[in-house]
Amino acid sequence: MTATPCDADQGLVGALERVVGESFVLTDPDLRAPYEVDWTRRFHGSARLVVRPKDTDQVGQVLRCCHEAGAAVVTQGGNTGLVGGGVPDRGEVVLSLTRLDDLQEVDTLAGQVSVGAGVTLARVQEHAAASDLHFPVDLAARDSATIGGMIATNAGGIRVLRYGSTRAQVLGVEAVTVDGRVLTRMDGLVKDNAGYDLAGLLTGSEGTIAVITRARLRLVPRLQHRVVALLALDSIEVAQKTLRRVRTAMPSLEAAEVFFADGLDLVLEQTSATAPFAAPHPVYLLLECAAREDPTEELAAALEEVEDLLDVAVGTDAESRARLWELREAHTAAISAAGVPIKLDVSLPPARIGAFLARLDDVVAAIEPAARSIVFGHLGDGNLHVNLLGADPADYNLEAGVLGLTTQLGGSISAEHGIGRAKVAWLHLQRDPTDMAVMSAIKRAFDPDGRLNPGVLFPRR
Ligand code: 2HG
Ligand code: ZN
Repeated sequence: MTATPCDADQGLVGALERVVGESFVLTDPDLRAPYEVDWTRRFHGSARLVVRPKDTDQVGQVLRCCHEAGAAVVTQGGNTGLVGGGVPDRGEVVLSLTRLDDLQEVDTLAGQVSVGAGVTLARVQEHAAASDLHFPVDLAARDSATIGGMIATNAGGIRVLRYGSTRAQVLGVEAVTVDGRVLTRMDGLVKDNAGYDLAGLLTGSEGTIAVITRARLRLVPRLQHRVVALLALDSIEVAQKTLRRVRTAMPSLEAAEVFFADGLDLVLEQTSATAPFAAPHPVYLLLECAAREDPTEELAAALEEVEDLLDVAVGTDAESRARLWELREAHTAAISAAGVPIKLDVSLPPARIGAFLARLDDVVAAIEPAARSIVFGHLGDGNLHVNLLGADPADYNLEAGVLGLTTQLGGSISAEHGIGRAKVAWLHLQRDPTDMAVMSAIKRAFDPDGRLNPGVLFPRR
């Protein structure tokens, strides 16, 4: 462990200033403000200070100083999380990792790259593309979301059906323990069964057991030829049948996203996007295929088999593909422009999606008649984003109702966004007492005093 200036007399602020430099310890309320509220504006709190180290060694020293001072720490990346897991609650130190933005040279032989936790997803994607490789996780917040946050939350996104979630791309991590020790598993060995898979354990741990500072990522071959099709359909059942058919016919399918008439209306109202069809339709299914050869003909042939296709728009060049994607990706921003939503992120067995959607509005109306739901998501993964507008964001009954419906139908209360602070009260719907006891034991082994992200994943002690 590196010697630190923690035992200096100046208290925590002075000690941290000596570690990272004065300008990277923010105590002024105006400077702290952007770190104290999440993207949704639903979760906010106050931070004792914000500290911005530049590398792993400084993260180690910062954590050691906080440990010695008994200070709780909330780790923050790009602050694009949607469940309040990266913002302070009650005067914690915010440890912002955006300066850890080092990109190593791509290892083309292994098809891997090592990157700092603070590198944005878009930069990793561009860096891989420059070596004719591809980092296969993708999501709308790509310009701000950081790799560290994506690993901490096991981010999903739009290409899970082909490549898996972030976990499937993490070959190693470096992380710092609550008392400042550095844990390094960065060899990138594809086969390595020598003991517990610590990188796997840290993936999805939401900053509660250690602070991820670097990662070794898997890259895949870059597929140059892409086609996007937006299908207009009559019902979710037809969308699911269509998806099954295309999935079977086309191994090149890499995204299958769903949205509905009310969500598209909101997008058209709140953004500069233009309507894809002359008339509105009940359900929209957006498909993207990517291959070494142009998959357009193959997709057209697969779609010829689809009965009940009300309309279709196809994008073959980058611009027309982006226009179709915008209709789906702008949902989050359009909803946020209309109010502060209650965001639920559920997954369901495919056979239960119809029942969930059929019952959702009744469940919501029975609890809060003024609320309305906008649903969209990753149909290929059975993952629906349920956004409730027009309700008090602090109304926990609505969450209880919708998450209760989800678990009754055999689904998950968090498909990809994590538990954060938002879903702690509902975790018992999903994990039984034995699960919870094992998870708590792991938490205690890493963080005996509960100082890493208190109130996230587990209730406050
Ligand atoms: C997406 O799929 C994100 O675009 C955000 O997971 C979902 O805004 C949401 O509810
Ligand atoms: Zn999503």
